[in-house]
Amino acid sequence: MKLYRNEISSATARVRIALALKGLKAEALPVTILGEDAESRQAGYRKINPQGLVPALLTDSGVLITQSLAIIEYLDEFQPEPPLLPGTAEGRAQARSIALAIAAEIHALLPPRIGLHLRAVFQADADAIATWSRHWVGEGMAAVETMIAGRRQGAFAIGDRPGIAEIFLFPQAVSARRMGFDLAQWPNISEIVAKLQTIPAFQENAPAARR
Ligand SMILES: N[C@@H](CCC(=O)N[C@@H](CS)C(=O)NCC(=O)O)C(=O)O
Repeated sequence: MKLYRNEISSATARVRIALALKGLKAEALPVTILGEDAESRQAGYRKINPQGLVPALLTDSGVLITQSLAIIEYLDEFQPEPPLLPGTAEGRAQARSIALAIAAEIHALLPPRIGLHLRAVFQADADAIATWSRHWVGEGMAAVETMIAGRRQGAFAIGDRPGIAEIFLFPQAVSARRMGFDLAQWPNISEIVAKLQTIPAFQENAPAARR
């Protein structure tokens, strides 16, 4: 397996955590994502992934899988142990709803291409883009905290073992903290993240800070 990836990418971090939990290895194929001239925006990479995003996983049989949730569910089927989804249909739906609340409603509003577009079309400066990002992270994480609080029955967001919900939560929480958010305002998230930080698969695969 090969993984198109970037060190600062929160979506890549999700896949790296899943690979580590499974004890799987993927050859790293680095793709730059910052700035107008980033490799992710070049025709060469667009031929590989038309969305120009990382992560993208190339399977051993040469099939490219894009979108972190699809990649992680593929890995879960490729190697079922340890499972990343709960054992019940309700549990699986709840785990996916937390993952999507983060991927589709928070993270999707933050990546470099969003900032570039806000700058190009609305002349947004760095402060305006930071205000934009803080708004969506603050509102989105508060909603995720309420979702977890209302459903939580175990040590983690869903159950007693980290899986897809936690894989999506952890990188987003790390990046919220880097943006200056105090995780203590979201007590369930804060407690779960503190536990995840002690697990090597999470600790060693957090997204790197932007320099
Ligand atoms: N929904 C996608 C999001 C992928 C994504 O936005 N990746 C970012 C890095 S975290 C990226 O490649 N950004 C390039 C850009 O914004 O120009 C997933 O879950 O894989």
